[in-house]
Amino acid sequence: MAIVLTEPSRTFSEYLLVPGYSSADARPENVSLATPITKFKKGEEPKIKANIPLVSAVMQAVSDDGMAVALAKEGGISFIFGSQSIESQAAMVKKVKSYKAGFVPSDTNVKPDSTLADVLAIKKNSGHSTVAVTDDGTGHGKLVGLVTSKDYRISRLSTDTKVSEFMTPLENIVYGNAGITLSEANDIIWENKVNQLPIVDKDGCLVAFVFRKDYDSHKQNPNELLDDNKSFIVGAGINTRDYEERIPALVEAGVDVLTIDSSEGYSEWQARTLKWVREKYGDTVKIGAGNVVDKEGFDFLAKSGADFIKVGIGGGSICITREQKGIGRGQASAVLEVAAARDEWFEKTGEYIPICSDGGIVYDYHMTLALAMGADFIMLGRYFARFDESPSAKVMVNGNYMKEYWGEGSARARNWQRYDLGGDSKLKFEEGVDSYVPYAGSLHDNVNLSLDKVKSTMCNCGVLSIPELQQNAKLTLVSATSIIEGGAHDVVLKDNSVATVRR
Ligand code: RVP
Repeated sequence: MAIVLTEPSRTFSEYLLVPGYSSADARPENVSLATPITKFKKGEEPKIKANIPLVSAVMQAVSDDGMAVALAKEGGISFIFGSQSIESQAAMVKKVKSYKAGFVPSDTNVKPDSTLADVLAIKKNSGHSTVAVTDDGTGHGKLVGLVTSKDYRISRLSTDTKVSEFMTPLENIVYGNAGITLSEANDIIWENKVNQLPIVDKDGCLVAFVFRKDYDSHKQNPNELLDDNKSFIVGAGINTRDYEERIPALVEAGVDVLTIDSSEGYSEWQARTLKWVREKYGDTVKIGAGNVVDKEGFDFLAKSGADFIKVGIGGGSICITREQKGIGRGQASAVLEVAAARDEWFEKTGEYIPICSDGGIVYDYHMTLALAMGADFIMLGRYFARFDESPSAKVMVNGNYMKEYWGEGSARARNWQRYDLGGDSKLKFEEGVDSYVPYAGSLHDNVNLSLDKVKSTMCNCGVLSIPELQQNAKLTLVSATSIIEGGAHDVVLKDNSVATVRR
């Protein structure tokens, strides 16, 4: 006889938070959103933590090296998509790990015998105002001079004048030696009142620039997520097919944390993958697993050794798994049950295995609800796909800017490993769609606005950290009519775009 769960499977929009007592200390600037990413024993610290509870989805349209750098600057983690060759995924990881915050490789370079016309063309194309002059015209050639707009007057200088005749030569340039820290570089910039500092190696070759303007942007990112070597933390997705080749390449590239990317994680394939990782690397390689939607799934992956467990089947904005296969669970119900299983596991074993609510976040308040329901962090696809930093194209559709966003189970992504059930057959039907999402601007602005809302709600609930929110949140189900009450209603809005009238 089938088991029938009579409680409906619920989504985030079916709940609200009931405010708690807020003391005078309950102010957004006192809220910490730091959260564990990988498991830890009672009384110990997790190996990997994030400073904000947001991670970007393992998707072609979302998480490449550019997104990873932008999100790590804000304190979160990207999981670089695995539906690409091992070499190109490892190269993306390497790019993130070798990105030195504040040290910018030079992409506007000329040779001494280039002309003013060349300099003007490079500046026009790049929008940059500093051009390095190197012996071979590359960003890593021997530095011989610099050209900035102070070095020439277009009205007085013929455009065929050679760069060597008007550049500032090396002997008049302040530069730093490779190996100095960002703070040392900034000290040199301030002491010498220069706008940029070329960094050169022992052979005099250009390594990078540090710019005065970046000093301010560095200050703007107090949450940036760095490892012990001051490189950004980065994650990557893997599958249960080619892990024996893919994981060593990603580890070699310096990846900090992996996740098995699969639509359904309560499977022997995941247990085999986790076992292989433990046998080969012990606990040194951190790997999450999933996705599951109930206690049985959580317990299985916990026993199999996962470092964190992802929750959610069929709730993603581009996901049609529920329609195609009739499997899944409302995201709120799934998170609530798995969070209870995590707490029970912690009670029993003293091991805290963080859970990640994956997919289905539509409004910013859904983030707070997911955390209140017990998620330690949240994976988002649609949300990040809308920003400048996502890898997909920005296109104009009916007069509005959109970004392309497609599911990993769509024919476009062809990520059939994600839906792998073993055997040789390739998947015969799609579980995801190809779509547009409204373009929303920069990641920095949006993430900060969303998290300001999260912090503000936490203050209304009288809590200053995610664990406190998880322990003290009071949630209430909402009726269909109270949802109407929650929006603007019984007024005619002045911009006339939405007029809500009493029915
Ligand atoms: P969302 O944030 O609602 O866009 O959901 C993103 C999540 O959707 C991903 O992290 C992944 O779990 C899931 N996904 C990705 N591709 C597909 C699909 O094609 N069905 N689903």
